[in-house]
Amino acid sequence: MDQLLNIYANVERPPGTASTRKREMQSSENIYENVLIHTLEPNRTGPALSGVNDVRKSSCRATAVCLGLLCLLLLTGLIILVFIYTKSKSEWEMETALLNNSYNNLMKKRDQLETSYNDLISEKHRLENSLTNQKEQLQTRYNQLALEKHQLQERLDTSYNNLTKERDQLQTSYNNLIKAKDQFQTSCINLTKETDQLQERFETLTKDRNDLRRKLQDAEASWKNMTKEKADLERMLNTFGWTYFKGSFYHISSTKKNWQQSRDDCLQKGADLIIINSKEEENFAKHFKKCLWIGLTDTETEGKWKWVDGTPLTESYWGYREPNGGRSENCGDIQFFSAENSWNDEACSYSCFWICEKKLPP
Ligand SMILES: [Ca+2]
Ligand SMILES: [Ca+2]
Ligand SMILES: [Ca+2]
Repeated sequence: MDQLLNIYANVERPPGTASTRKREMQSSENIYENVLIHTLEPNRTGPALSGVNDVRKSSCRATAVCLGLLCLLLLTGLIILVFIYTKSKSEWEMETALLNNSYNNLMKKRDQLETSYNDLISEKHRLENSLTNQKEQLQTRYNQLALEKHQLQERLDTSYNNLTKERDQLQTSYNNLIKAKDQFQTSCINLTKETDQLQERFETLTKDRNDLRRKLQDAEASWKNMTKEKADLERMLNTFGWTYFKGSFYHISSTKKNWQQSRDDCLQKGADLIIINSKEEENFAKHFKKCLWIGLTDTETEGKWKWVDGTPLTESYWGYREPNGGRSENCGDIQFFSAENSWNDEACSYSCFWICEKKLPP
């Protein structure tokens, strides 16, 4: 029995068959225990009992049969166990091979992981260096930005102060503009009043202008009548020996007398000897081509020639080397009527034609 147990102990059962094996061993032990009991009981009861022996023989045969069956069963179980063992062994070897492969794969993966780990360490150092550099750059940039911020803050403060001043100035200007606007409105109101007044004055002036236009038209009509009358008068004066030129009437004598007699004749006619005021009048006087007394004398003071109305001589037309008579020639006449300048000083007692001038009032 111990050998049989040893045999069972040496057989490797697959996992999960231990309980079955234990139950089988217990059954075997019970069988063997019954056999021993039946074997030992005749010794205990005695040979006298033949019926009992037959029963015992039958029991033994039954026991033997049972044992044979049991052996057969054990053999069958053994075969099954060997089969199971063989199968389990092959499975175990396959599993072992799979485990080896897994192990090798794991080792390769571990090597790969180590390589990756080393790469990661290197990458970590590189990133740390990069981060350090970036940190330094960022710190530098931060310092620059802080400095720029400070400068900008100062500029902002300055700008703010300037803007505040400009705002105050603008506010002052705005207030001044408001005052100016009020003044302007007041001026506008005053101007409106003045405009109304001016409008009234304009209307008044327009009325006056229309009146003046009517008066002007009347005056123009009168002027035309007077011009006509003047022309008639000039014709009539010409009939009596008077000539009109540039605002004066002139009379040429037909006889010769001394200077004073000549002047007296002019005074009797309501005129006087001619006073030559311009080159035009000089040319008019000499175009008669006669020796003519003119209203010029220095009788009062030698050398100080005056016209008969008392005005001093300012614009003169003396002939070549005239006046030259000194105290013997104190009266002026037109002598060189063919020359550019025709005047001469002559003795006042000399007989000469004369020319009277009657100036019309302006
Ligand atoms: Ca004159
Ligand atoms: Ca003189
Ligand atoms: Ca002279």
